[in-house]
Amino acid sequence: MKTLITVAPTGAETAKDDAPNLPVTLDELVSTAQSCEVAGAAMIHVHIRDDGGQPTLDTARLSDTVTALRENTSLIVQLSTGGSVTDSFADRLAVLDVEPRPESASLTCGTVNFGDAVFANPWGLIAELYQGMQERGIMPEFELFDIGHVATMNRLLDRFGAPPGRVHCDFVMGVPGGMPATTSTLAAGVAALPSGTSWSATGVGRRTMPMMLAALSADGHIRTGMEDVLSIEKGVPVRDNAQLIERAASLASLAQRPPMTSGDARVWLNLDER
Ligand code: KMH
Ligand code: ZN
Repeated sequence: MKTLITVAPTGAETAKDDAPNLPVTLDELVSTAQSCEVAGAAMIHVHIRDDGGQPTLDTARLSDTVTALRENTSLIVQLSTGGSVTDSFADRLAVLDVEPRPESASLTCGTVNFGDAVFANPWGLIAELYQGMQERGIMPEFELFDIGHVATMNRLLDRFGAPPGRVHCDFVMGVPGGMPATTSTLAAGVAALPSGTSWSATGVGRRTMPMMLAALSADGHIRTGMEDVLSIEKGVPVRDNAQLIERAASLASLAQRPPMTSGDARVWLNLDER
């Protein structure tokens, strides 16, 4: 099986001043997406910023973003419905009405402490987001920040049935307050997934490499990018997102599971051909 590599290029937490190569404008995001596609990414997990570089879920900007990414890349576009810890539930739900529709959207499966903040995801919001994605034909990527989130993902599937596309989740590990980024925790999470579920993993910060290697060793897939890690090695800032994707692609190839193209990934994820 080939490897799905997802790039998470921006996130909502890092300031441009602290990482000058963070893509925050639309032009920067498109050019990042293009270079990451060349390097081996098939999907892009998108957070956007406003003119001041602050995270936003402005739907007009999100529409322009989806349009530009579709026009300039073949990547599968996944909009974040997690946003930043300060976004309202209404704004997060409104992401589902962005046109053109993204092929995928993230869906965090539970509340979690997030550093000094709380990333709030009560059951009612999760269920509404999930059903909204089902109605609109948007493939959710279940974001699992804690082991208990696996139970909520199972509850969604039991209660509301299958999602559009494949049942695919992402273990986001090592957020302060979430599950630790260890191989034993990943193994426990994978063992709790419904059979047939595919998964990727991302270790935050210094846990990036261990989790990438653990994922490759266990038939999992990879998410990486400047949302999750800002150093390429201890004390050395990443050059850009493409450098992180190049590293992931080369490890995947070494593991004899080379990167999927976006075309491969659409077939594998049961997404309609674009
Ligand atoms: N920025 C985090 C609070 C997602 O994109 O769905 C939430 C997050 C998850 O990044
Ligand atoms: Zn995100």
